[in-house]
Amino acid sequence: MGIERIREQVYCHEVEKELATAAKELYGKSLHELDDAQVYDCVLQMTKDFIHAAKHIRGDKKIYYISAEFLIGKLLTNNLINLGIYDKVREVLAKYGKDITAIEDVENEPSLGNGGLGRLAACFLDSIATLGLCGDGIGLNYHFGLFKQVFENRLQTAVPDRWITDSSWLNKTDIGFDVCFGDKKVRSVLYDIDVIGYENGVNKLHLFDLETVDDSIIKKGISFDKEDIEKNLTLFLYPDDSDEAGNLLRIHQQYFMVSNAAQLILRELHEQQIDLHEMYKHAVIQINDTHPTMVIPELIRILTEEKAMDMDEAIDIVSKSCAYTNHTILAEALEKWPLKYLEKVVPQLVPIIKELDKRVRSKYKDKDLRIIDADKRVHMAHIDIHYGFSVNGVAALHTQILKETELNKFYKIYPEKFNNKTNGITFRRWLIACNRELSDTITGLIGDGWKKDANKLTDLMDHINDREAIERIMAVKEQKKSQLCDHIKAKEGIEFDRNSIFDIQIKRMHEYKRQQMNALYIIHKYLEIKGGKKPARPMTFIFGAKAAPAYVIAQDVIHLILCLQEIVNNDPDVSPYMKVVMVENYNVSYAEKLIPACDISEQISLASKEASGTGNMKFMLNGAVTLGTMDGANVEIHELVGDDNIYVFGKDSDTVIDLYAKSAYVSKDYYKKSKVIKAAVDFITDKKVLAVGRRENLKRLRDELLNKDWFMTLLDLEEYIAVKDRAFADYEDRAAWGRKMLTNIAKAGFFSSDRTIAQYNEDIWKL
Ligand code: 26Q
Repeated sequence: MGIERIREQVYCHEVEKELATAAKELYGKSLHELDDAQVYDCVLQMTKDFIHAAKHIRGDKKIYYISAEFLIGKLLTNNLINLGIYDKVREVLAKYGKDITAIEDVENEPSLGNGGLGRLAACFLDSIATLGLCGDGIGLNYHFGLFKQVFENRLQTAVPDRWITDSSWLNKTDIGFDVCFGDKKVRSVLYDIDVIGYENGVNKLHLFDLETVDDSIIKKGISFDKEDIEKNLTLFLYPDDSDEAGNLLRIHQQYFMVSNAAQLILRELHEQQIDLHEMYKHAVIQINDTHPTMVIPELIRILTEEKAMDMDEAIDIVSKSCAYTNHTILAEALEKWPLKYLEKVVPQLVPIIKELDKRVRSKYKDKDLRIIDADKRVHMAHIDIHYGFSVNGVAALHTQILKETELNKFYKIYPEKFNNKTNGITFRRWLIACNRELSDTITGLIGDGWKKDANKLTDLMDHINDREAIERIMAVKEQKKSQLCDHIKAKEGIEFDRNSIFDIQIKRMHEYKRQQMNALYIIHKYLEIKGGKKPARPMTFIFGAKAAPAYVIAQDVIHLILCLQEIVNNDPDVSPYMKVVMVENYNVSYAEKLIPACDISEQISLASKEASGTGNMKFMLNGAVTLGTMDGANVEIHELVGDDNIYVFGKDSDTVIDLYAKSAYVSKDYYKKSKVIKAAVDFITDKKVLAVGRRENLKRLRDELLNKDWFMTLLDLEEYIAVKDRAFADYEDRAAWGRKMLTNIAKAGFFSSDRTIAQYNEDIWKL
C-alpha cells in the first residue's frame, strides 16, 4: 500500500480507530484513561502498523550506507510527518485531551552518534527514502549511545544514557551471523528501524547487536571491563580510546560492524540470485569515514576464501563496489591502526591487508602512498582510496584542500576518483518538524512546493521588499525565542531577556571549533560593561557542547564557560546587559529547540579545519545570520547569500595552511601586541574566576592559549570582536536585519540533503 493510500484511509478517521484499538490491546482502556507514556505506546504501535503496510522501496541496485554512527534523534514526529499524518494525529490526541508535544517528549533520544558525521548519516537515510532510492543504513545497536552530560561543580561528568525501552522503534529480526575474532566466535542479532521517506516508501536502518551483550558489567559512570568482548561489544558508542584496551575494543566494534554488513549484503545478493562476479552492478557500499574501512578486506577475504574467487578478480569487484567519504583533515582523527592490534583482533584480515599493501608497493615507489607504513601502522584511508572507486569530501573547500594538500599524492595518481559532495540536511526535521511556525509562514508566502523541491525557497526573494512578509518571519523568530526562554528556564533554571540578541554556538567541544574564542569575547564584553560601556541591547550567549571524556583542554573550556555563566549572570552591574547559558546534555532534541530561536549562528572554526559543518545550514534555514570564518560550507553560504547577509572574519585557509607549514604562528606575539587580547586571556585566571572555578583547569587553559594555541585562537580574536560588534550593531536596524533573515532562508535550498543525495546518486551510486 502506498503512502497516498495511507493518507486517504487516515482521512476516514482511521487514526482514531487505530489508536483506540491500540489502547484496548495494550492497556484494556480507552485513550482518555491513559497517561502520556501509555498514549505514546499506542501512537508508536499505530505508526508501526502504518509503516508495515507501506511500500518497501526496491530496485535493481542498492546503496548500503555503512556508518559507525547514525544520530537519528527522536523519530515519532518525523515519522508522522513523513507518513503525512502528523496533523491528523495531533487533532485526534487533542480531542482526547492529549498534547502531542507531551507525547513526543516521552520518547528517549537514541544518541547513536558523536556529532556531524552521525547526524549526516541520519539526514542521508531520510533523503534516500524520500527520493525513492533503494538503500539501507548499516551500523551498530549501541545500548548506551553517547554518554549523558551532567554538570557538577562546573565540570562535565559522563553518565550512561540507556535509550532502549520496551517501546522503541527497534524491530528484532531473526537474522544473525557468526563473527570471528581469530579463534573467538561471537554471534550477532539484527535489529531494524524503518526509515520512511517524505510521502514516499520505506527503507531500513540495520543495527547489529551482540547476542551475548551484558549491561551488568558497567561500573561507576561509564566505565566497564574493556576486555570482556563477549559482553561489551555493543554497549557504548566509541569507548575511550586513550588506552590500548579502548583501541582494541574499537577495532572489535568496527570489525563486528563490517563483518555483519558483508554477510548481510552477500545474503541479499544471494536471495536475488545475483552472480557475485556482477556484485558491483547491484550493490554499492558507501564507507562513512574510515570507521567501516575493514569491509574492503573482509569482502575480499570472503570472496576468495569462501566463494572460490581468485584474488585479482575479488579485488577488482570489491573496488568497483566501494566508495569512501572523508569527513576530516585533522591528523589525529585519521585512523592508523598498529598492525599488531589488527593481528590480535582480526588475524584473518592481516594477510589480505598485506597483499593490498604489496600491490601498492609494487606499483608506486612513494612511501606516502603505502597502506602499511614504516612504523607498521595501517592507514585506513589509504585502503579506501586505493581500493575504492570514489573519494569525496563534504564541502567545496574541504575537497579542494584534500586534492591540493592532504591527499594530493593520491589525487595525482587517481584524479578521476576525487569528487565533492557538499553536505546537506533534511528539511523535514530541521524546518517542518522543529519550526512549524516558520514552515507554515513560508508556505503562506510561496505555497508548499518547496517541501519537495527545496530550490523553490528562492521564491521568497520576491518578498524582499514586502514589509509585511518580513514582519511575519520576524514574529516567528520572536515566538521561537520566547519558547526557548521558557524551556531553558524550566530545564536549566536560568532566566534571560527574550528580547535580547540570541547568539548561539552548539557543536562538539573541540579546540579547532574555537568555543574558547567565543568565551574570550564574552570576557571582553564583561570587562567593557564593568568599565561603563553598555551595549544597545542585552545579549544572550548560548552554548551547547559535549567534550570527549579524555580530552582535557576541551573539559577546561567547558569549565571556563560554566564559570563565566556563574560570574556574569550574578553580577548586578552586568547581568541586565548580558547572560551566558551553557545548556546541559546538548543533543539532537535540544538542537531542535535552539536552532529556530537563534539570531546569530557562531561558525568560527579555524579556517581549513571544519570539513563542512551542517549546523551552519540548519541555522541559516531557520533565519539566523552566520558569523563565521571562511571554512567548510560557510564558504558556500557566503557565496549564496552575499556579503550583506553574513558576517565573515578571520584568516583564510591558505594563510592558515601556510602558517602551519612554516610553524610561523606564535600566540604570545598576539597576546603581547594587544591590550584587549591580554586582558581577556588574563581574566581566565583572575581572582573572580578562581573564586568559582578550579585553578588547575583554568591555569592549564590559559597556559595552553599563551604557549601553544594550536588552533590559533588569538590569531583571529581581534577581528572576531570587531565583526561581532558590527553584527550586534546592525541588529538594531530591524528592517534590514529582517531582510538578512529572509535572504538566508531563501538561499538555503541548496543545502537540502535531497540535493546532496541526488548528486551522490548521479555521480557515485548510479542507482
Ligand atoms: C577516530 C579514531 C578514533 C576514535 C574516534 C575517531 C573519530 C570519531 C568520530 C573520528 C571522527 C569522528 C567524527 C567526525 C565528524 O563528525 N566529522 C564531521 O563530519 C561532518 C559531516 O560531514 C562535517 O560537517 C564536520 O565538519 C566534521 O567535523
